[in-house]
Amino acid sequence: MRKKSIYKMPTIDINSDLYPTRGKSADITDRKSPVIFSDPKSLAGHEARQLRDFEQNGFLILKNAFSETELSEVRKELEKLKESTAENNFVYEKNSHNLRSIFGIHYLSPFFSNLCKDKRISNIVKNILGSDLYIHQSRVNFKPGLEGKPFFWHSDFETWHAEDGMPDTRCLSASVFLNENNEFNGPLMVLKGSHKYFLSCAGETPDDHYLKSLKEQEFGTPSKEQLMYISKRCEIVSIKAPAGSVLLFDCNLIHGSGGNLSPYPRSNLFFVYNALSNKLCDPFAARQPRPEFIATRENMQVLDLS
Ligand code: 6CS
Ligand code: FE
Repeated sequence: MRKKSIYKMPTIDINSDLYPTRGKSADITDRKSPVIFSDPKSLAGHEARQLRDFEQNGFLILKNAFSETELSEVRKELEKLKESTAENNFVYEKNSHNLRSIFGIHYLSPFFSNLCKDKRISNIVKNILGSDLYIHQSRVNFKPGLEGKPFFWHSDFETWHAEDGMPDTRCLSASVFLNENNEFNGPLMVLKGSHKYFLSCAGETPDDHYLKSLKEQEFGTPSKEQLMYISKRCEIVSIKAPAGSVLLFDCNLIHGSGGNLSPYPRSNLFFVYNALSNKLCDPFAARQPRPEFIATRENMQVLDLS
């Protein structure tokens, strides 16, 4: 039985900018669209609870979703990917030759194009976002030991709206933890519930901003005043979980991470699921769209999650 959607997405007039940002001021407004697109009452108890948690908090942790055996397969595949000739997809840490991220893993490797459809992830993603989904962006963040740099507070959606032309918030990230995320290795930190506010960021987007922002983001980060206001309403949660866990988080959840001061890597995979109805149009606050390896435009493939 097709799950009844309790929400009707407002018909998006692709010319209307629901979330103006990168102008002169840094404001806080309410999120305009729903967080979940299935009726929790149409789901079994456990799934309904997951949806309610995600709706309220903006994130959900699936502890130990993948086994150590499966993770060693992932690591082997990543070693192969490091030999890829898709140099543009490789991002190095600022001021060092340490590999920070490889983007586009869902199309560079059949292994990862299957992994993003794994039912342990896709069933919940479908419950949250509804059907007709594609991968907007995928990457592995290596965050090497003693080298992995911190990343300041931000909303991914603010960047994807401003620089990729993502109209609305029917989008979420799934992060697969390849190592235990603990207090020593720079775990992701989130502001619980912050996905319900939109923090516009002041400052015009520089051309080719992604060349810097994927290493350290300067434009598209909230002001101290905004963060003081939000953190009075949304507590900081450090996402500590064992290797093999999966973190699902709303595209607009404010998050950041500290540096990795442990001698061990803290590598995570990321798959960003976007609703086909929310596909990219022209950037809302940038002069030119970002390249395909960061933001899927040409090669949109609706995921077969049946
Ligand atoms: O610009 C982006 O798409 C990336 N930037 C950050 C800070 N997080 C999400 C995304 O990978
Ligand atoms: Fe981010």
